[in-house]
Amino acid sequence: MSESIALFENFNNQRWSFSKVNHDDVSNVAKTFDIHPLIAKMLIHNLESVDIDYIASIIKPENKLQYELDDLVPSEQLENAVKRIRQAQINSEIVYVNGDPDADGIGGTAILVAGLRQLGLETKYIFPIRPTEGHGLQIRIIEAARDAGSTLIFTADCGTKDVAAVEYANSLGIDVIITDHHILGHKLPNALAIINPYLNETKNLYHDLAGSSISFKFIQAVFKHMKKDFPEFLYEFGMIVSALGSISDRVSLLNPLNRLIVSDGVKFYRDTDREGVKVLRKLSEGHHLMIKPRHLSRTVVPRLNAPGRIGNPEQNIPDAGVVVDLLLLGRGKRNAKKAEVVQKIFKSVLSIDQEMKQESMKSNNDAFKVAVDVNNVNEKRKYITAKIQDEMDVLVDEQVDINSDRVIIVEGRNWNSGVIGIDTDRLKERFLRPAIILTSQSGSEYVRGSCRSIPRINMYNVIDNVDQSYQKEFNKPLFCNEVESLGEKKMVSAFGGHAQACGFTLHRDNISYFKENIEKEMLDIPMESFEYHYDIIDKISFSDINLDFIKKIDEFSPYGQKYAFPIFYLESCLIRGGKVFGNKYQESVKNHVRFQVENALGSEDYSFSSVGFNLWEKYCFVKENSVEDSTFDLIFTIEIDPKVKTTKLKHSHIRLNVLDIRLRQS
Ligand SMILES: [Mn+2]
Repeated sequence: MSESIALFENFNNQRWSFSKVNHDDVSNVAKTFDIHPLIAKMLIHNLESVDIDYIASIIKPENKLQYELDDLVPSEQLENAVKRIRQAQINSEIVYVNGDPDADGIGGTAILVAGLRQLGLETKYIFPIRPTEGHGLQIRIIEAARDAGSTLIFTADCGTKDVAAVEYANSLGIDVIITDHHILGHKLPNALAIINPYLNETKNLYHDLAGSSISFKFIQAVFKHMKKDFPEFLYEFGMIVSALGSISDRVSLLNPLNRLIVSDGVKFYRDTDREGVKVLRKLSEGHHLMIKPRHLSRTVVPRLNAPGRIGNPEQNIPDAGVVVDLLLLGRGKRNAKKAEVVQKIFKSVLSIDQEMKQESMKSNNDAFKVAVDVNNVNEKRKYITAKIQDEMDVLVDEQVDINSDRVIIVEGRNWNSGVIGIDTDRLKERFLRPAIILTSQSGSEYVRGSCRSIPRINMYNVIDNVDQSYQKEFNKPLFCNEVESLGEKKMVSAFGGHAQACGFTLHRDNISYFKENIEKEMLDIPMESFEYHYDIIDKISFSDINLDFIKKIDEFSPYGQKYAFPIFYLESCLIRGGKVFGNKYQESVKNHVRFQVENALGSEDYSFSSVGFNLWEKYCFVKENSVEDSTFDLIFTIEIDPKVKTTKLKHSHIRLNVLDIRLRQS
């Protein structure tokens, strides 16, 4: 116990890890690619390699990777799917898509729908109501398909673990084709085909793809198999939605195919004439002309996610389907005309207020109506999240020992389970260790859980271990959910996700079992794994921080998961004018800080405006321990202030995004 206290107390679990790179290797890479040594160092660090060919293959992947589809899944899976699609064409069947209601699942759904419609199939899509149903293939959706006379359902970004639901579909004579990228369960569902690259046991190109990319590759493979040319518009569309899904799901950008999808997909997103995407772009990016892939996780992605998180058709809140409606709007005169109206109305919307809930927005323009809904729902989501966090502070105080708990577990009541993922993420960021939020819904005996983890801890495995020991002891799964259909109760399994983000449902009687055993499992994890490492490329000087350098960094984008945007280190700075701020919905919770960074050494007159997200507590901590003329060491990323609206950049537009501060030990 004393060891953990020492680690978590006073931010002691934060480590600054400096990249250790051989000087000769740096100069070799710098010379070969004709780049700044700091950029060479970043490439060696991110790629963990000094092999010139390998580095070249990642930073400039071959475009032909986009058309190689051979090892996507074992061939019989694809053949089964293609055969079944042919049969559906012949019989003029109606098919359904059951997607996951997040940006990735929306992307997968959109490309499946567009692709299947292109193949002549009447295709409908329905999403789970996330606040009440969660994720995965739903009994309700299977029944809706049956009622419509459909005998074929596709999943997008879900389904891999839905053994019981697939069994139920089969019992109604409905075939299921799963397209998904989630980790395989201990038992596979009895689906007609499972398009999940993890069926290939040897790791290949497709193993770290987003769910949307899997659906896209699947549609591409179906066309190839049927010897049909893949239409260009479908390629562009698939790239756009897969890029958005990939950014949202934070897939590895060390995978060359993911790099192509993200960089080309974002270009298509920026340049496309598709009317729906244009509207979405305008609502999400504003006038930001230089939008980079790494920005999209804060702009369009939350807007795509919002309806799915809180959408509930039963309460007249549009769900993820509204985003698919929007995305599917293509080009053409009719749509172009709509877009003109959209633009005019949108400008007036901006001037009215951020609050766009007014019903005065009644317009008979489809694209506009849809777009306003997406944005409204996003605003509403932000508000709900803020309210939870206010309550959260109280609960954290009551339920968590910040100095010693290895995992933050907070239990709350009647929160919208669609948004708890965001709050779990914030808890993780704030306390720099794994976090779990459990939330119960009134009228239900089941509790939903959301988990987020730090880089070195695989919480999926931890939670799976708890499930396995429960199954051994009680001969039934710990994670399950009861759904009612036609007065009959059905148990479906309810645990899935990834190493750093997963979700589950369990009966409230099992909460104490769950907590005890999670905590027990956490004790097996070595303390070093709890250290929160900032991987720093190198020390930088004030004079190196300039527009030209930012441009050079951008040349090697896209940045994201596993291919991190570089973190640099400045020594002996003065920090001045710290001002706390939060988002406009959170009056009581303010975590961020704005301040000015100045050079304490030499006569150079360098000063940068800086921002520290979630850094207010740490800022206060170091300030409290400092004296009048103390200097500080900082680690940060360099960016252009996102509020800048011009393409004519100036030095003063540079902003430091500070990640951590230390009092300089003199
Ligand atoms: Mn996904």
